[in-house]
Amino acid sequence: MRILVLGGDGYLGWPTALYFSRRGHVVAVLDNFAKRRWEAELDVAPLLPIGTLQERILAWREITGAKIQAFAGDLQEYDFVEFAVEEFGPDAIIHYGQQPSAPYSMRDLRGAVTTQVNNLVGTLNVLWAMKEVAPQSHLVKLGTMGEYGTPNIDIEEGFFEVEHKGRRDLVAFPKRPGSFYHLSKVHDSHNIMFASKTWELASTDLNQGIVYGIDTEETRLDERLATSFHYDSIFGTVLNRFCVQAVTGLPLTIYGRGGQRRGFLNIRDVIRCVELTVLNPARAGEYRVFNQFTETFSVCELAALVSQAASKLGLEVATHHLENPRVESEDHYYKPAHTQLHELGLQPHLLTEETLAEILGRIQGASYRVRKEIILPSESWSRKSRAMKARASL
Ligand code: USQ
Repeated sequence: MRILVLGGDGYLGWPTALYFSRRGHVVAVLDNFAKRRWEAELDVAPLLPIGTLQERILAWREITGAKIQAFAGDLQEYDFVEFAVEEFGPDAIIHYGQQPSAPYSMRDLRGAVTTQVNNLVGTLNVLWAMKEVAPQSHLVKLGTMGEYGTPNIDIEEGFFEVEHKGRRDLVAFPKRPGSFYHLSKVHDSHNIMFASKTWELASTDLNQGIVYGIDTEETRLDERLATSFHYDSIFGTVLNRFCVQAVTGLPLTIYGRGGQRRGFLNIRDVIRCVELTVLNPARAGEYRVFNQFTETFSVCELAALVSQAASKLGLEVATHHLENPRVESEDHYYKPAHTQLHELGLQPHLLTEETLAEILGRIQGASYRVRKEIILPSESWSRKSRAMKARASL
């Protein structure tokens, strides 16, 4: 198949491109390197050294003989998007090309506007280009489990049946997102659902949980193929951060009481889920939603698992409950469905002690690169944060 990976320079996009390329698909990546600019702006960097996209593509060719085509440009520029889609002619467009961080979207007005304009306009341009030049291709869009928030009822996969005043209908599951980033994914979902129906496009929205892990089979082939694993308070996600904290002797940063429960999945399963989705495409005019995670944990449970795995490696780990910089429930009901990808054949890599030991070991090898000063969160999401900052500066 011909696979176009949007955001192909990123944490998930790059290993996805390698995976499909290794299996004989014709792969192109598209990226505008915005993530690298945001990293520079915030003075944060991935744990492992990451070459330019061209260097990585050349390394891949040298190691495997396989070619990956690159399109450098911005999804916000319609002419560029239409050109790339028409030129490449994808069977599937895997869309990771977005600002991925909730804290980035909440740090200031610019972060919120950048996130929503970048994410919404980009997806809208992709949908429009599909309508114009690739109506037969299948959009595989990375959404988030955070679209649903933490309602006090079971979460379904995208839709549920409602009876209202004696009539029944299948409706989109209610959304209660917790940040301007998560909201951008909700708005995208509505746009994709509408465009799929109106223009008879095929689309799958993958409502993904929190990803952890540092390697895939392909990135392990050579250090030049590493992916951009983050541990800072803006782009790093909770389990990856805890692993870096454990290795570097820093206390694990539990925000608030730590009863926040989320869906998680291994980076290897992200790619397998995307593959299953691509190989089992939606029909023309169909908008599907799969909940993409393999198991749930609370933040405190994760901290306990990491502490246990780290202690087996001789690392002493402390935990700290920080004042929660976010506005979120710290103790709540959480029961999301996630059967569709399993029905398609997903066999999950669950979070075992061996998995954690492997991640911790890999981080140990690069621990000299960890910058401890970028780990603690420095901004609060609450309205009181201005007052707090002003008081702190007195
Ligand atoms: N948390 C801590 N300590 C930390 C970091 C986070 O307790 O050091 C807590 C947060 O308060 C939150 C939970 O861990 O309750 C998850 O935070 P996170 O930073 O790991 O994940 P989140 O901001 O929700 O976003 C991440 C990805 C995003 C993806 C989402 C899936 O950045 O791209 O969409 O996970 S989900 O959370 O299911 O919406």
